Amino acid sequence: MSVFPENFLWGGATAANQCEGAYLTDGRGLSSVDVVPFGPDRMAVARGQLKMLACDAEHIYPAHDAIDMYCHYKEDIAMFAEMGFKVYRFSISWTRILPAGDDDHPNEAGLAFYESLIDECLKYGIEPLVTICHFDTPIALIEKYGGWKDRRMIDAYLKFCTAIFTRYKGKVKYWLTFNEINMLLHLSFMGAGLVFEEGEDEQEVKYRAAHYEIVASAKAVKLAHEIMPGAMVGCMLAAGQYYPFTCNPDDVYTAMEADRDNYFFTDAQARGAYPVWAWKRMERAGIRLDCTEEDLAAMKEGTVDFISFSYYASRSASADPETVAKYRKPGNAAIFSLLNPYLKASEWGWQIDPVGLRITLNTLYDRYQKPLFIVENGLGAVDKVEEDGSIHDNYRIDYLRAHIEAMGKDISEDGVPLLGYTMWGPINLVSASTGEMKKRYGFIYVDKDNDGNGTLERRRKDSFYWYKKVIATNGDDLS
Ligand code: BGP
Repeated sequence: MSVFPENFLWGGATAANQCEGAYLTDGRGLSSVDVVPFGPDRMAVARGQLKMLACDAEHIYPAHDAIDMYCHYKEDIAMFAEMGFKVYRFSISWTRILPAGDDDHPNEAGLAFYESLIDECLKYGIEPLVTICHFDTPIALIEKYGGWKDRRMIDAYLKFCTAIFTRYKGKVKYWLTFNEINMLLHLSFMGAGLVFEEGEDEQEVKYRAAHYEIVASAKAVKLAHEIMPGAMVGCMLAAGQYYPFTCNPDDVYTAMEADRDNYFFTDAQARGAYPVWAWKRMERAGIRLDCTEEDLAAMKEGTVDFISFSYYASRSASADPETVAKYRKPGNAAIFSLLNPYLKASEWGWQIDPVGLRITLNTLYDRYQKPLFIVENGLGAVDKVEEDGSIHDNYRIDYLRAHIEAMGKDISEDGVPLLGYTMWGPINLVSASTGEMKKRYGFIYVDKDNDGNGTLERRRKDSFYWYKKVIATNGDDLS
């Protein structure tokens, strides 16, 4: 007997910029992710430390072509349906709908594209789950306003929401306002179109932008409910509990503070107000939030219906500088963490911790008592295509099995209401952090390499058949 509810939403998740390609087709405008290059400059641009608002000839921009899902979506959704997907999470590219970011009239070609994609899902009984904004700020608005540095972004975002809510009402029930909203504190250009100028108080700029996104999110929730009664709108957090590196109370305190960087967002979106510690923190840091009475009222009125999150790894923190120096995760990690000596890691150094998923689920439910949705989880790995074309990705199956098992325990032993699970990247796509194709998550292999070579042919990996069985048995058979 399966421990998963009968209507549990099994599926996969993608983002427009990481799979569609066709970056200027049918009137689409340039967006932040289009100018984030592959190679050594990527992180500096993604963090907002290196200004790049246009493309140049020296760099490669993986989002321009990606896996050309813009032309292959029917084939790809048919393969998702073959696996038995109940839900498909994708994002709508803002500049396909409003090429300048705040146009008075939406671009019909963009609206029609997503309508056809949604219809294709519905044809197979797949529930569409739409991320309104997934690392996506129109370049025109970055030039005009400095991205989310400016409050006028709220109205532009609501224009975008109005266009898509009005068009897709009756077809799309589940919506997410911003992908991994807390990532704007780390990858500020990707998350909010921020580029830091000389002498600017970066912390203040980030928190102001965070506040505008939080208000925009709350207003979008309200608007969605008005235009589409019955719609379910969620927030989306890059989750992963911070563990204290030791039981030294100072480490425990440091880990609690690190978690608060994330709760700042979900507390506001789920409870409709900033917690008192957040105000105190900002006061101590000298951060002046541009927050009006109207903003506070909007936040109260626009609390989310459910909490969604991505989970790849847990994190750990210490108060001791020597420990930090010794265990700090090497490389250009997007989020600070120490290496946990009890855990193994992926080839990209992401530590694998299924128990951490259970801890994260419990903690979020204890805190908010709202339904949860895991909208990203998966393993980025190098896949080898055998001579006969098969791909034996047991490592991926092992990772997913362990996390699904943890999820099952959460439901059966802890009683957490979980709406569904969309693993990240059911089809190989461009990596957000590195821009690589080589870092593959999918059940479906796409013939394309880091340099852009390949036929784009799609192939089923062993995990494809495994996930199909998992869904067919509603999570009962994970063998
Ligand atoms: C999340 C993003 C996704 C996705 C995923 C995997 O942060 O929401 O867009 O890419 O992480 O990360 P990566 O592609 O860097 O391996």
